[in-house]
Formats: sequence, structure tokens, C-alpha cells
Amino acid sequence: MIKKFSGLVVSTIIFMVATVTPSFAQQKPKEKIELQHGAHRTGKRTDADMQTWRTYGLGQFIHWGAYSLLGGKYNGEYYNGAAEWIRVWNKVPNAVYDNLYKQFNPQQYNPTQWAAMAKQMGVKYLTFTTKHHDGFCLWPSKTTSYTIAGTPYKKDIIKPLVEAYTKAGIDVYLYFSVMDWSHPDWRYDLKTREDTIAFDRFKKFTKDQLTELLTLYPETKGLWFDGTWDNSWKKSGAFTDSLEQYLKALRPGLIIGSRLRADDLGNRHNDANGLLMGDYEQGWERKIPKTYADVHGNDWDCVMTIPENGWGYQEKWLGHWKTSNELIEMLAQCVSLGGNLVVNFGPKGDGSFRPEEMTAAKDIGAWMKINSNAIYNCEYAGWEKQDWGYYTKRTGENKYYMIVFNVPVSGSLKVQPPRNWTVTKATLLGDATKNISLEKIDYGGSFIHLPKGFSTGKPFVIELETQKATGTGNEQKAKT
Ligand code: FHN
Repeated sequence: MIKKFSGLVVSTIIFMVATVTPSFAQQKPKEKIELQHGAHRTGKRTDADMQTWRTYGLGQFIHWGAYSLLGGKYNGEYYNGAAEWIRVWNKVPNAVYDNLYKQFNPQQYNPTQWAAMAKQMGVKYLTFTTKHHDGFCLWPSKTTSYTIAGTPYKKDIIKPLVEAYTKAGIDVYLYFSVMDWSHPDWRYDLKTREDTIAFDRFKKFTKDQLTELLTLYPETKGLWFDGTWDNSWKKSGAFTDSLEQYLKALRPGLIIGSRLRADDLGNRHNDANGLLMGDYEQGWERKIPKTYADVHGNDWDCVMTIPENGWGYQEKWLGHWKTSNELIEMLAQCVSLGGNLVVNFGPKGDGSFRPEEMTAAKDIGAWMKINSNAIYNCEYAGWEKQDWGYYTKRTGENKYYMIVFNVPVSGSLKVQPPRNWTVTKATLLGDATKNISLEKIDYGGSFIHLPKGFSTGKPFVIELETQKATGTGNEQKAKT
């Protein structure tokens, strides 16, 4: 394996900034800038594959690799960064880390059980790490010896996983880190001719690995790129453009987010004209938009860790980890703003999950069993936000959902549809017998009165049927 690059420190700093600084500010220049390798589409992708992506609501991310064997700890000490980055910790010699894979033998790896847990949780798509920044491949790649084939486990991890999740009705997206610390031709920047020659070899290696993944696992619906923030990649805009076109020709319908491309000037996510380069905005990592305007009319999803930060298995979760109700609220927030939420799981090196993650999956699944109509096939409602929670709208129907987290002391929830629309029916999901009453108020609004002492102890959903209003909305406007 190659020695630690000084650039790795640079990349770590960039990584820290990249994950904090919004990388998706949509700045539009006054004059349109001519680009060869900018966005090739304005507006959303409209084909059937992308329309399916828009319906998911809830996804699962899984980070699994050699780092999972350490769990963020080495020689009894805990690394306080993200566990999957432990190789950069100066307390872990590269030689030790780079030979960890020779211990990878996950006897508890059961893709059918993994898929069953995800299905029970209500997940509709999976994003799975085929290769993280360390370069260790969970498939038997022919491009390197640093793969699952060189482990005691030997067998391909990806194939049975893709088959099990696809069989369970969950679409699979493969995560791929462009940055590869194990490859001698990886460069953080291209400063010399030698850098460029080496990085050209690296780009071919990358294309070969991606070709393997799409050829070996044709059920794959998309690729989730990561590790593309360094200058070497920013200076490779033409290559990123041709690579995206190559991959989409190899696998028609393939979905690729905005983390792959760079434009002619090194811009990422959005090109120099402020247009998204990718099928959806992939900058929402551990953060959720505050308003619909923040997503600039793009498709998007938010990838979220359950602990504070850290994607791979961490033996000791530092700081606060999200409760099931907090994750359900994040899910409601994302879908209410037209996106999906992708909750991350970090299995242990043996292939088992932490109890906290299994509890989260079970709780979210129990909630989805009753309330998934407010999540799947739903979109931004566009109604005036109220303090009790979030609206979603069923795509293609006049059906709206109130996902309620905060019941006012009055027990009455205000609803204010757009002018000339009115609510005709309100039903509590999961218990239509509950007597919730509907009181019309001025300007086409309503109060939903909950029964006295109503409490479910968890978020609940009220389904609203609506129709064009007749005769309302003419109330005398105040003269001030
Ligand atoms: O550096 C990676 C990190 O380890 C993790 O994989 C996340 C997941 O979105 N992506 C990068 C940080 O933005």
C-alpha cells in the first residue's frame, strides 16, 4: 500500500469543510457562461426511473468495510472522527490498516435478513458502499488485489445483497468513492505532468471498476458517488462528463446524483450558471432544507447518520444519537419539502447490527405500517406551514396529509389551504373511528378538532380530502 499522502491531511480538511459548507448554493451569474461540460438539462428528469425515485420517501444507507472491524477504536483508544476515516488517524499505522482486510470474515452476514429488516422498516431504496475511500472492494474486482477475494470470507458481498434487496422490492444504488487512498495513481491535485499522467491511469482504473459494477450487478438502479471534492477531480470536468454519459449508455435509466460531475471551471453540484449537474441534489448530507425554496426546484435526498457523525460502525457512539421519533420527524420534513430521507446503518465487522439501529428500524417500520400513505408517492403540498407539523400531498391526487408532531393545548389543529380550496373530509390514519371533527373558518380554512384527551404518544397522520371551494373566500377583508 502507498504511504500516507500529505495531501490526505488537505483532503481531511476539505472533507470537514465540504460537509459543513453548503456546496449547493445556486448562484446564477448575470451573463450565461458558455460551458462544454456543465449541466446538460434544466429542470427535473422526467422519465419513469426518476419518477420512481421521487416516490421512495424512505431509504437506507449502509457503510460497511474493513473499517467496520475497528469500530472507531485502536489499541483501546477511540478515534473522535468518523469511524470509516480511521485510517487517517496518526495512531493507526497505514500498514496495520491496509492489512485489516485479511481479517474480514463476516460470519453473521446474512443479506436476506438485512433485506428483511429494511423491508420491515419501510425502506424503498438502499445505497450500499461497494468501495469507500480506503479502496477496499467488497466485490471481486479484477482491477486490484485489495478486494473481498483476498479475505478469509472470499465470496462476493455485493451480488447476494443486490439480489436479496431486489427480491424484497427494494431498489439498490451502489455507493462508489472516487477518492482511493490505496491506489498509487490517486492524486489530490494535478500540479505536475507526472501528476496528470498518473491521474489519467487512475481515471481509467475508476472507469474499469464502475464498468465491473454495472456489468456484474445489472439490477443496480443508480450510482452514488463520493470523494469527488479534491482539485484533481475538479480539474477533470471533461472526464466526469464523459464518464457519466458512458455509464448511462451502459445502463440506460441509471440515476446519478450531483456529486459526480465537475464543470469546465471546477464547479461541483451546480455549474457556473447555477444549474444542477446530476439527476438530483446530493449535497444534503446530515442537513435538511429549511424551506422549499432551498431546493431550487431540484430532486434531492438527505443522507443522515443516527449518531452525531460517523457512517461506518462505531463501537462508542459519541454525543447525541437520534431517537426514532426524531428520525420520523426528519422523514416527514424531507418528504414535505419534496425529498427523500436516507437513514444510515453501520454494521459491525461480523455483519451484525447494533441494537440501537435495529430498534430504530423496528420503530420506524411500525410507524410506516400505519402512516406510509403520507410518505410514499408524496410531494410538497405548498400549503401555509403550521406549527403542528408538516404537510405532504399525494402525487396526482387532491389528497393531503397532516403529519402531526405538536398538538396545541386547544387540541385544535389549524389548516389553511390555498384560496379557493377547501377541506371536505379529515380521517386519522390507522383509526378512522376516532371522532375528529372539521370546523370551517374564514378564508377557506378549517380547524381539525381532536377528541378530548387525544394522545398517541407518537407522531400521527390525518388524511385530508379537498375540493375546489364554492362561495367561500369572499369574506370581507379587513380595512385598515
Ligand atoms: O467522507 C465521506 C464519509 O465517510 C461518508 O461516506 C459520507 C456519506 O455521505 N460521505 C463523505 C463525507 O461527505
